Amino acid sequence: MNWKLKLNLLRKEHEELLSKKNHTVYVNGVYERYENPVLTAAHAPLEWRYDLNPETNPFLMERIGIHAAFNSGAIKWGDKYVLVVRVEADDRKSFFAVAESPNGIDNFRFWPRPITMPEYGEPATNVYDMRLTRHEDGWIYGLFCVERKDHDLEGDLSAATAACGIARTHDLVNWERLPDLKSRSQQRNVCLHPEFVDGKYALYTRPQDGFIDAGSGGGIGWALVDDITNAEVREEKIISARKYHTVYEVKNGEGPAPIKTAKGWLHLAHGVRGCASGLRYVLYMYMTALDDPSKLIAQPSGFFIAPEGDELVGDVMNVAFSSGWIEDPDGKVFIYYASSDTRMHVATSTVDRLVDYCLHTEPDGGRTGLTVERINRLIDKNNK
Ligand code: M1P
Repeated sequence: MNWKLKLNLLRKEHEELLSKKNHTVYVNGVYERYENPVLTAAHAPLEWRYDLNPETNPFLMERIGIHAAFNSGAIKWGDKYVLVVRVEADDRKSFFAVAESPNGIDNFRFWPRPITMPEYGEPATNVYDMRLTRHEDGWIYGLFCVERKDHDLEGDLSAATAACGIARTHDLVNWERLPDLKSRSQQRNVCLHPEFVDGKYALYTRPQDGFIDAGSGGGIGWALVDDITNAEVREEKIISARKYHTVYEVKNGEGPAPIKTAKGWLHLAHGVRGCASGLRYVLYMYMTALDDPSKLIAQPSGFFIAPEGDELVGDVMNVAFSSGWIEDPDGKVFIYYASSDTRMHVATSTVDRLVDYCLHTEPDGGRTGLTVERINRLIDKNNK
């Protein structure tokens, strides 16, 4: 096939993927799941991957491989649904790129260029998992993980450190990079609360002993910070704790910035447990008090979303992870989650349904006997 025909075919197949319609396939009353992922590596523009000059690329080879698009921050942008996506190239390096959709469930298209994120201090080896917060101070903040080589362990090629990078923007294109969060422990999965609390910036943190291990880090933390341009965690209290024999036994981490409702703040988080096949990542929800976002008022038992079917397979198996959701003015909620560190999906619900789920699902009883009791109570009620 001649070069021009090959390119036309490539463009046609790419456009077919981008314009593919999405449909609801699964409904459990709490949320709807959709047939297709909303974003994959194959959505990356051809211009990012191919040299489109027949002279310098006579075989029309892909010159830069992109292999994953996942763990996205999310924000409503005018009437568009926008994701700030963790895109990962074949060289294992991830970067951020913006993609938008007219309806939130399909037709996501990347903006022409990835984000050029300014560096702070030692240039990052890797950046990922941005949580976006439209803060009442007028800025849009992006908090993300910054990975660097651990220079104290030069002999260990895998030794790395995780810190929270902080940047802010008004247009999602030009970012002002602020100093990384100072903290006694390493930090990943940090998210900024959208409002001032006692006149301070408030952070959901995830203290951890090492790059991978949460270790003695007790769960999702909460810290108040005087100055976001020089942010430092001084005191940290745990608000959603890890617990034995739960879906967040090994680790957990805040997802997107919480949604404010009349009955409290709605939170989406991920929980991790160990099993024979490795770590299993699922999503769970909890709520905190309106007048004190650090006070837990409800935490349903078990998982909210777990990877299913094709979602179980990917670069890192058995992972559901979320760092972005969008609330529409009519109360509809678009929950963006990634499966197996590979692609993005959407689930839809409403604020009312999510609040009902949180307030009327019993918390983890801690032992099998209470689970059976709970089922029997429900059967009795249904038999009345
Ligand atoms: O591979 C699963 C996830 O692992 C990390 O999450 P956590 O810090 O909670 O273990 C992150 O690297 C995340 O990006 C990834 O999806």
